[in-house]
Amino acid sequence: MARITLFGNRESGHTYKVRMLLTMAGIGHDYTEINLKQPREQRPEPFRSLAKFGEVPLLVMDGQPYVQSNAILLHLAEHAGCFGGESPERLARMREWLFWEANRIGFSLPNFRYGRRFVAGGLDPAVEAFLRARFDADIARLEHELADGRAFIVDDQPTIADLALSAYMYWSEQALVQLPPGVTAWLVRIAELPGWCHPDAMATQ
Ligand SMILES: N[C@@H](CCC(=O)N[C@@H](CS)C(=O)NCC(=O)O)C(=O)O
Repeated sequence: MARITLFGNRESGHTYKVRMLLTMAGIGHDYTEINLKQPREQRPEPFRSLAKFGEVPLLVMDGQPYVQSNAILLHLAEHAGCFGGESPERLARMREWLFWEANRIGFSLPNFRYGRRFVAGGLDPAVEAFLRARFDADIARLEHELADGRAFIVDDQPTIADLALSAYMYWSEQALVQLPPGVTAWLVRIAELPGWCHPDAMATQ
């Protein structure tokens, strides 16, 4: 069995999506909380040396570091052969959504939430308007995609694409955004899967 440690932060949806996969797929691991208020050069080892871009999440598997949340998800799904990692066809469909997520909803929503939750005085209005327009377009795209009645984003079974796309949406009230009905119903289906846990309920150790 592989020895796995995840380094993350409880306010990070990028960490949360990886934690969800580890938990829901029953992949044994240790978790280490990284204090992101600490300057990067003061963060503890081995995180400082192994996190190539200085960010959470960092996954260390049998001594090998893996960074970038969606790359970590792909690595784990292929390793465990689950959540879309079962076949090249599902992997291909999932990969498309993961790349879309990183550039679209995984950019607009986390930054929108960050501005509203963590930036004193809020974001510059022009930045806020830019992110708002992007978020509105991204959420409309997802709502349209789910309108054909399939249960999850690739097909009727959950994949890591669902975990990646949905992660920050469980904090939508912190971003002060409304989610449309199709997306809301899909979030409920994900939350009903065995092992799922809300990001605020995740332990820090
Ligand atoms: N593209 C990266 C984004 C990761 C990211 O933005 N991490 C943030 C927390 S959500 C972070 O570590 N920020 C602290 C810092 O940059 O020092 C991924 O998907 O893993």
